[in-house]
Amino acid sequence: MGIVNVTPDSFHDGGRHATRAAAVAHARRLVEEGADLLDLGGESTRPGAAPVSADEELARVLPVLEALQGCGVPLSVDTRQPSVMQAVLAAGAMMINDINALRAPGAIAALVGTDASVCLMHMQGEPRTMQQAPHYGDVVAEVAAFLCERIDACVAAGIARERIVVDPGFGFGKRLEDNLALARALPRLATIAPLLVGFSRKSMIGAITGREATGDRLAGSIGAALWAARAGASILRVHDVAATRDALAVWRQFEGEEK
Ligand code: 9MG
Repeated sequence: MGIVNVTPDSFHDGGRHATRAAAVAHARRLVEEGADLLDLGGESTRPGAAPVSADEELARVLPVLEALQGCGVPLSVDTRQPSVMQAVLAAGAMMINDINALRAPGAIAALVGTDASVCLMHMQGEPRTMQQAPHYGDVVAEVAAFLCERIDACVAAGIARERIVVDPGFGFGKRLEDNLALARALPRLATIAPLLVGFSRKSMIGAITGREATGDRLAGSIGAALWAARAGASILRVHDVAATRDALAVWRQFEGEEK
């Protein structure tokens, strides 16, 4: 899953693809690099980010989504706002990636009656304050229980289980030790539902490698992506599609898989 941030303030590439033309060109480049899926986002969810209005988010994302129809891969939209979900689904989005796991009033209803997929992500708190004081007893058990509860709520409302993927939400209200415990538990989490993971260029990669600048975190991000794939992740959400694909191709050949 290639990341297309149509935002002025995302943590790694904020402002680089903030115009429609730049975002569309970036998205097409990621498809050429081998992305199987694109995730378009109109709200930065980095720690400390302030929420944006639904109108602003839609104004950023909708023209890009429309321009990318027919680009050759399915389009996901990263949003937690039900009105944005409704609009992008009507405009052809095939997946909603919700860091809030469809907890907003009306979010589940926006998916019911469509055949779109959904990613339910775990987050403690909300982006503006989530890294101020994250706290867990048993982070793996709590995240697993949350994801199961959200799946049950979606299925009870009429969203088919086969359309649901889950994500432990690396960096979303988590200390490094929490992220590490979850990374080690990926094989267990992958038994809950197909797993989407996002490590790409995040601060946990910086903390482990000592790389302060997000631009210096490619190698660490690829190491994490390989770990996740080996642990059973189905979807890797990445900024660097070509490099990640190359690393996966080498690993798979060594494992003896067909290319
Ligand atoms: C929007 N966004 C930023 N990081 C993410 C992650 O790790 N997972 C998902 N599902 N979305 C993310």
